[in-house]
Amino acid sequence: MTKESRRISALMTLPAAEPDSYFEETAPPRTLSDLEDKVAKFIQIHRLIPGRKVVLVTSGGTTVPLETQTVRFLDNFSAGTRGATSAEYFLAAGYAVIFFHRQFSLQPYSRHYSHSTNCFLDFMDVNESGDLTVNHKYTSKMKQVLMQYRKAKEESLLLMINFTTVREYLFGLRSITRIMAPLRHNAMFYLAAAVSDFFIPENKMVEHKIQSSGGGLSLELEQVPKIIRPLVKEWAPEGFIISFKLETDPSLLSEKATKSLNTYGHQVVIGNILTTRKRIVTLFFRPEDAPGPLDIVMSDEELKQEQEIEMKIIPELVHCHDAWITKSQAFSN
Ligand code: 9Z3
Repeated sequence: MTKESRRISALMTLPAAEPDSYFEETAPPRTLSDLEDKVAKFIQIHRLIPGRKVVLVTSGGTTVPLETQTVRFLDNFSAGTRGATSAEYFLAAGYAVIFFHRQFSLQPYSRHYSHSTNCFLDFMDVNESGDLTVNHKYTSKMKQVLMQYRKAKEESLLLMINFTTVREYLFGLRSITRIMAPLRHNAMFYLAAAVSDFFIPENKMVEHKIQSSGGGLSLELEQVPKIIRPLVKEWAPEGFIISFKLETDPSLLSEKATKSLNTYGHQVVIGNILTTRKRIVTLFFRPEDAPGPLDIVMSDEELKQEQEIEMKIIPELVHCHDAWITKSQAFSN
């Protein structure tokens, strides 16, 4: 590889590509039609149930491959805790959930036992007869989680779809939202995934493994198209849409979240700071829907008892969604 070809992409200073041209210029993932079949079947079932609300929960981080035959990729911190936890609370509130998540990130219910600090093996024992048992300290919680998991499965309330790359995420999101659109106001979109802002377009990516023999490597990335715009305006214009804004500098959060609401015109932005995201979030609403932002805070005592902030976030959103459905029905009568 020559020195020149080690600069493997275009300029980061370029504006984001328009979503339409991204989808025209990028090959869809091979798995897309399978995803579309699964989602269409799921929606068909739930459309027939009067008043059934369906939420798409996106969760976990996307990867950005550096080579077509990918050896290396960029990634981010998200473990999918917010998404997996929220999905459980939506199911408890009676929603059917499409859980569109990063492969191998945390999942609803199994998350209680798949985390490295909460390994399922630590919950088990072998009794005197040599049988495998659950340590009695954990049976009550484990039984409760198991019952909820079984209910979701038996009643076909939870559809699991995964993605890895930012391309799989973008194509998948477009397909899922379009298929959900006929649910109209009963559809909610809860976009908690940590989606990369930057990527290398296919036509600028090298095919083979970047060699280390050429010395250091500089990467120049393009901006990922802002697909919340077509989501709100074209793909699911009647859906209730919640996006997340993540910052590390608290002084930027309010301005950035408000700007996002004003630019895209959706219903809610949830603002959170990386280091405090499990203790405090702020819900930002359009001026016509609420007089101002709403802080949701966990007390030290609640956190000590291992309670989760999603137990407060989801009921608040369900309330807003219900009010919005009622308002929309009043308009269409
Ligand atoms: C979030 O802000 C989520 O709350 C977290 C959850 C990713 C922080 P974890 O998975 O973390 O529980 O560890 N998600 C959205 C982050 C994001 O990428 N937002 C973008 C932005 O802030 C665009 S919508 O600009």
